[in-house]
Amino acid sequence: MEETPVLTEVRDGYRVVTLNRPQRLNAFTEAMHKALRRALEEAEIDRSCRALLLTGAGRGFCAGQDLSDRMVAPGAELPKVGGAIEDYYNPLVRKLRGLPFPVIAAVNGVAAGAGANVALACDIVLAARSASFLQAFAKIGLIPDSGGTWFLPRLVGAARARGLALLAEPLPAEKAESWGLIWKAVDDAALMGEAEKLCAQLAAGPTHGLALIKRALDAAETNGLDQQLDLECALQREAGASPDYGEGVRAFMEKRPAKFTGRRGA
Ligand code: LHQ
Repeated sequence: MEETPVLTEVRDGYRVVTLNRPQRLNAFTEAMHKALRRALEEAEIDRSCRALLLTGAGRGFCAGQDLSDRMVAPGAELPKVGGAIEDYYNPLVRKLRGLPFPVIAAVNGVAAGAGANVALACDIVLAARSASFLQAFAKIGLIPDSGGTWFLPRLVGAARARGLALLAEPLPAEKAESWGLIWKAVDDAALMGEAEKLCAQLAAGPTHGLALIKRALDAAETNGLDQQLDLECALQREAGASPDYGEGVRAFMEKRPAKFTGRRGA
């Protein structure tokens, strides 16, 4: 039977997207890339989708590129690595960063190679205590891609980024949390419940404002303070024109929970 490499579940306000090649620890094939792209694009155009949860089926989150697609006999011509990065991995990371709502990764097991960095591209990373993060690239003569060389030093600092990339040793979830690589490590049995709770909470939030927060924080990685202050001013103007800002202030003054629509202002 043909496999369904990505599963999508539509929930109230958010979608759960599951990488589904458990027998290969959800390693990426071209078919899985295409299915994931479609799932993300469908979520993006669905106005009722205000958060997304990305996870893996079975005991792994994602083992990066499926290397069985890449094996060649000694001396034979190697498949072009750059093409896969241009066509699939880079667009995937850009799409995840640019989605106009929060993306949560529920890392249920090992996240290796591009699988680790796809998780790090998500806005909030929760991981099962038994999960680990492995920059496996150096073991096969490659460099951390899918944003790895950008995310790692920013999240954990230069010394730890170098250690992780050069030594290619697995980093257990709890250590990943204490190093600041991820938001939180939780008990294995609690992972999906916690991730769903977080997703539902974010999906009920001021979605357009949350999208502007993502934009501001991404821009801050390269902006100087002056530029960032100008950007904050522009984005705050936009946030302040949204109906959710009005509702947030009214709810505060009336001492009741806010009922956000997620809409942008006129
Ligand atoms: C796999 C894989 C896998 C195929 C486990 N492929 N089968 C971009 C552009 C173009 C080209 C190259 O790459 C890239 C980006 C990248 O992502 S490069 C990095 C690719 N990934 C890796 O190097 C990780 C390879 N996997 C591992 O090191 C281990 O499997 C980890 C540490 C993830 C898990 O170890 P274990 O828990 O001991 O599981 P296992 O190794 O026994 O794996 C279970 C099965 O999954 C096994 O198959 P089998 O038939 O023996 O049960 C593995 O062969 C298969 N599998 N990763 N990437």
